[in-house]
Amino acid sequence: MINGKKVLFSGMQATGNLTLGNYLGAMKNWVTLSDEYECFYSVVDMHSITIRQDPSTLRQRARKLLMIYIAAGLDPEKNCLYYQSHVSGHAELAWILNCFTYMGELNRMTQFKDKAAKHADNINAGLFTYPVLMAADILLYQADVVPVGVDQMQHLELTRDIAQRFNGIYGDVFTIPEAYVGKVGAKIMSLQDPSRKMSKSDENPNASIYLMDDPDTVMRKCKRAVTDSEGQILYREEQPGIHNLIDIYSACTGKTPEETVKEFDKKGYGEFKMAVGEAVNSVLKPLQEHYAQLEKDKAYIDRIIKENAQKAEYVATKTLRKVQHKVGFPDRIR
Ligand code: ATP
Ligand code: LTN
Repeated sequence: MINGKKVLFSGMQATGNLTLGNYLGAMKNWVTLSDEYECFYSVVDMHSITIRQDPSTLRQRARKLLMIYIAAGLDPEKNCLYYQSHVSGHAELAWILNCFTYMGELNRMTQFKDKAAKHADNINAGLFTYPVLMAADILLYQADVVPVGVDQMQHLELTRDIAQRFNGIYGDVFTIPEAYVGKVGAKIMSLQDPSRKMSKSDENPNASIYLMDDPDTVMRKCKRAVTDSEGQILYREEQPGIHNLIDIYSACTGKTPEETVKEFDKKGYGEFKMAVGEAVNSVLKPLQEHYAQLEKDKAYIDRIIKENAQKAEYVATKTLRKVQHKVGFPDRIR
């Protein structure tokens, strides 16, 4: 508990351009939950270097991502928006937790297997222990809830296992976090291959809608989305392309998939795709406008970065000192 509220932690990597999947699967829920919880939203730049990055591009993207957090509706005076690399406790706790995580557990992580296959020339130890750093992020802030898309559930289960193991040995040190996965939009699929998730690292730009896409581009991508020859708008697994478009439309309009199916009963795919494009554009427009304003105010963003890092550091250090004492590190002499 902080200020009488339960704690929420989540983060996103500053790799690539953010997609509609990132927004609908994670960020939209962040905004909804932000009043109820004491929130920490991190730009997890330390996770990003598990894949080779160009330094100046990473720096630019990290700043952009922080501005997108604000543009999406997170008030930086109320929510702690900060860079992971500005709080050294993440790395320090990750090291300790590495010593409480088994190789066998990490070997089972599907994201590791996917990323290792994709980057076969650079299967580094950081990529392997990535979930431990993620556990450290969450546990440092004693988070009660972690809103993520379904693809992150396995990492969250591991975080809970590590925390329970640690508590089992040393007493109640960590809060055991719960995942929060939204009802619609938890897994938005690629527009070109609805069997794969929409991903910011997809090489095909038509597969993903980016948060900064202009309205015409959004419309074009929706019109080109891969569907089927059934000709009926039904919410069922046999029609993965249409299923995905129903999810997108529903998440953007706040309707349930059933309401969407009813609304487009007997209508054609062309008309439906146009409506999806319009719904997406109505979500992206205010975000893009707010972002354009923020870009003009460098001093404001700099102040947010500085103040929020201090706030995060304060909370993180409290947990870290407790953990260091528990495992037997000598206390600091003041
Ligand atoms: P990459 O493709 O580089 O692995 P990513 O697009 O999966 O990146 P992350 O930074 O790993 O993005 O994810 C940020 C958040 O967005 C996570 O909570 C994740 O669950 C969510 N998310 C990512 N892609 C989707 C998607 N297609 N549908 C729903 N949620 C998603
Ligand atoms: N692994 C996550 C990003 C991430 C995260 C976190 C999410 C890093 N640390 C802590 C929630 C809580 C991803 O790839 N989407």
